[in-house]
Amino acid sequence: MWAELLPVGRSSASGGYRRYAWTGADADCRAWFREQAEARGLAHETDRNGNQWAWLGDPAAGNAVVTGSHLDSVPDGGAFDGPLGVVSAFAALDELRGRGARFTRPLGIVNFGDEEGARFGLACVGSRLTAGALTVEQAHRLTDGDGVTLPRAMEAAGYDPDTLGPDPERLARIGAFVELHVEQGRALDLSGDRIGIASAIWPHGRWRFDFRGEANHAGTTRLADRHDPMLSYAETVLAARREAELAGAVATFGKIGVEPNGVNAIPSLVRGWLDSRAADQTSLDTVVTGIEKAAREHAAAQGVDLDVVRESFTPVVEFDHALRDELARILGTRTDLRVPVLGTGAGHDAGILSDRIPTAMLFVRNPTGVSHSPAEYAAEDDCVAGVTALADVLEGLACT
Ligand code: HGY
Ligand code: MN
Ligand code: MN
Repeated sequence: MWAELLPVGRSSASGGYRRYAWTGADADCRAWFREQAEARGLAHETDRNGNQWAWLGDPAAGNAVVTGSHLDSVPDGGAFDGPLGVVSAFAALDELRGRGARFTRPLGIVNFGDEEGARFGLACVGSRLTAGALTVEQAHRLTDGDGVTLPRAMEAAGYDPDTLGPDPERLARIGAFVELHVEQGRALDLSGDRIGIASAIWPHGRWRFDFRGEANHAGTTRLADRHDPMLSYAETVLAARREAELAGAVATFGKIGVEPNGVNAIPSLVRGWLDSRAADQTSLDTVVTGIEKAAREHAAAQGVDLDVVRESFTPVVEFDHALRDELARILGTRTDLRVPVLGTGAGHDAGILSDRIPTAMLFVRNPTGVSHSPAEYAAEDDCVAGVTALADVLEGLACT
């Protein structure tokens, strides 16, 4: 399974993945998911928001146990972020069938669409729409860097955007969602453990800073006469690092747009995207407020205009305590595993759904902690341990 998925959407230039929502690579991932489902005799469906489901048993019976993750990637992302959870879901089912497990609850395997928000800028579009955390109007306004809206992109991929919307009936049939994911940090590497259970997700968001200055000639414009938005942007990036350090948080400017983007032209516009996350809401607010204050002061001093727009936000997630503790109880019976409980700064579909249904996460050790990079890696024996742990959890939750 892993080998079949590995080449899909991989850039030969970077070795990273470019599996963006509603593109050809996304379609290839979706075809792979459907093949895996049908090869196992599972009922495959794509829901109104473009999420894919594979069912063992009839979901209408309710109280289903669902596992899975996402297949889309960030630009030049790694092979594990998302796909490890989907491949492990199918492999865990294979393992349970090998054990002769008898399911007493419906089992679902899910591929949530557009989790990374790489194309349209908003994370977890498929799960947010399903949970009613994103309105249809907001979704229809999402636009990519080429000006293509989400509805047009869906149509080009052969999907009807008019079906988008909340799906309370579907969520009402799910009793528990467990997402396995490669750890995006080094906690398990540092503790020497293969598997972890998630406790919480830090509040985090994305803000777009638009610095509008005055286009001019790079060679003939006196420094004193410039209104250079790049200068204000640079100062803001440095302020972001200062504010994050002060608050024990993180802040990243990883994406930038420059107009007209000419070597010998002072820009008219510099657009920078801030990703900031902190252990609690107060710290996050302090960081973002501090960054915006510094940006506005510098922009004003340079005669540069600034607009700041919050494009994506996820409040702190506390995973369901009963489900978290049930996973710990089930895995606690394993004498060969110690399974610590740990928080994360990475967002996930399990986080988006957590205020609608009980959700939990299993993390698989990432020996370098590197993620959102072609260098992302997890050792095969740790991945196999993840499959076994997921199988144990699914057996404990859904089988006699
Ligand atoms: O950005 C995140 O935290 C996740 O990888 N979507
Ligand atoms: Mn990710
Ligand atoms: Mn992910």
